[in-house]
Amino acid sequence: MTVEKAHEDMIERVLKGDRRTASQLMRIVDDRAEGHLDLLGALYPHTGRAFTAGIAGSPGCGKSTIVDALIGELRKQAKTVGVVAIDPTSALTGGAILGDRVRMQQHGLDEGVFIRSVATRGAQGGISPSTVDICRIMDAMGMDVVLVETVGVGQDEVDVRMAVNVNVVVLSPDTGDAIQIMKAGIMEIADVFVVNKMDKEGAENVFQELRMFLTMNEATRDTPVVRMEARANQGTQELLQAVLAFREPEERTRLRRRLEIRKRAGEVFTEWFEDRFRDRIDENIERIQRGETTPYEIVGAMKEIMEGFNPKQ
Ligand SMILES: Nc1nc2c(ncn2[C@@H]2O[C@H](COP(=O)(O)OP(=O)(O)OP(=O)(O)O)[C@@H](O)[C@H]2O)c(=O)[nH]1
Ligand SMILES: [Mg+2]
Repeated sequence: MTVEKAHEDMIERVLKGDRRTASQLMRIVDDRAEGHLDLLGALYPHTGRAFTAGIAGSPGCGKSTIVDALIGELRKQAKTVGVVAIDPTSALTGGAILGDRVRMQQHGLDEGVFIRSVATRGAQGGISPSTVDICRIMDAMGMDVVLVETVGVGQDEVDVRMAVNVNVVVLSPDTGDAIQIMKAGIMEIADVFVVNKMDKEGAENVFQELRMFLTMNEATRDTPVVRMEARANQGTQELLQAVLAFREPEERTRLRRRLEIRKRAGEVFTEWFEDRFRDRIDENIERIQRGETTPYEIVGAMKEIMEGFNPKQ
């Protein structure tokens, strides 16, 4: 079978919702393996249908428990659900741990649920470039809703925010989150807040404090705050309602799409560039180390080659 035919078959099976093939494709994409750009290119026209939500919050605040509860609720409505759990600790080992999957395993055998963990990549942290691709594969498979679980509320989550339709930030009384979030000016990032672990002491205080801060600012005045006790499946319906009712401002949708396309174009270009010039860079490494030239000179020379290149010819 030719490579083209194999790719075509693969895409066809993914579009039919074949889980094994989807996993295979996700692995190819996660590894940035040969041909992954062609595969993603072929898939691209079949995406954009799923509703995507980010679930962010400090370690242990209850994100996986909430995701689990949401899956249950969505399945009651006969909606299919994809979950991408981003696992920052695995940056150390290079592979995603199974904790989340085990926790969510009550849905593991359900054909309408597809769960995948991805590792964050190295020092850059945040979502690995393939996270958005994996969401897109789930979208193409026909998942109605895709949930992305990420740790922490910070710079990383800004990236996630740009990739999803609605961003949920979870707080719990365990951590001093509420204050930190207000200090860091993260208030505007959340479209929906959850105060989880309402069974615990101090939870109502966190809720009241948060409400008070949100009302002080015009931009955040109407942000819904949902009280939850996720472990007891309390507040799940309210959360789902708030999530599905959220209407992303048109301006943001446009900005999000533009940034995503730009970023994607940049990635595709960088990969091409590295492929094309890797040898040339390698050839010069020793010369650079000997002090005979600099990386800037080498890239300068490449730029000249690039600028002389006319794609229309
Ligand atoms: N008391 C109480 N505990 C909860 C509640 N929801 C979750 N937990 C517990 O909090 C702990 C962490 O829950 P997870 O859902 O794993 O939290 P997480 O945010 O996904 O954690 P990481 O993925 O490790 O960042 C578990 O022991 C849960 O059982 C709740 O409503 N009340
Ligand atoms: Mg988790």
